[in-house]
Amino acid sequence: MNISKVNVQAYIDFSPEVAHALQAKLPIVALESTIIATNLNHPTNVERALHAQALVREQGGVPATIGVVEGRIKMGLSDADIDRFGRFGAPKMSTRDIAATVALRKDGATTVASTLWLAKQVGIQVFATGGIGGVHYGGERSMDVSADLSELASAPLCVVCSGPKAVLDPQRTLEVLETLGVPVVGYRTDTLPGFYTRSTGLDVDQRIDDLADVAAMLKAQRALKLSQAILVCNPVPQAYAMDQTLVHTSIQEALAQAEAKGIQGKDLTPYLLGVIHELTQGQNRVTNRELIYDNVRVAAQLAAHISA
Ligand code: PSU
Ligand code: MN
Repeated sequence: MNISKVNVQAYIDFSPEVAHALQAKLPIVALESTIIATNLNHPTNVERALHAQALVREQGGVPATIGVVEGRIKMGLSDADIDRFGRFGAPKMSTRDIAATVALRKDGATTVASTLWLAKQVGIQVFATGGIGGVHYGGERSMDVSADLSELASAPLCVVCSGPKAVLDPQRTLEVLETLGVPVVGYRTDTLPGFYTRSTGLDVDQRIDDLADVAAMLKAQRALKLSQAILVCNPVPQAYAMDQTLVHTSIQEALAQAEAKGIQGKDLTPYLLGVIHELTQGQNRVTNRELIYDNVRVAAQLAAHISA
């Protein structure tokens, strides 16, 4: 694509690598920055972000880790930007926070929702993350439904993930995805992955074993002007999957603690993940790391099929 035609360009700084990749139509994989700026300690968060980028390059792709630094949208955070986010943190910036972050010259770490919106603006077609946001337990009363879902409804990209984050209600999340018209693909699986575990036991719409078929699906989606993302669900590698019972009990405990403390809104997801970290003695972070790495690899392979 011709990036000089992007009307949001005045707000965006492209890294040289990403600018070149867009012009030369190389396979690009977008990455979010909330996972760098919240929850993990420095330098682990930075090491993981840099390793995820290295995995994309290993597969012949170009990583674009997205974030906002002092009001400038970075299509490809530099290593120094990534270190800044990892060291000092940055506010979690969903789609509704983008304009304020830019106008007030603040830093913003992109969620799935804002990464999707920004990636769509510049024509990136593949995005890799760990788990998506969705409907929280009790969401039918609290209305706590992540903006990730509405953004998935309006960004025709492939999103490679390991299902909704484990702290969410997978059944209701699937229902909302269905309402929004977002196709849910199981990559080499018949069921929706449970993030820390390989399966929620809930059926996906479509099982696809070959990434060339996912690429064909995206081509059809775009040609037919369907606006939704294709959610490509890749279960955590078997060796790193967590024990179902341990996951279940720690989530119950985390939910009870959040309720007792009245945690809600954008703080809820990071809070729940923090409690689960304590209760599983950090096992969840090893699993989280490995599933992200695997999603990044799959996303880079998929991007290669799409740009072929
Ligand atoms: N990982 C974390 N903390 C987070 C998230 C991921 O350690 O907050 C993010 C992801 O970026 C995801 C977002 O898009 O949580 C969803 O948050 P919410 O439920 O507030 O929409
Ligand atoms: Mn929420």
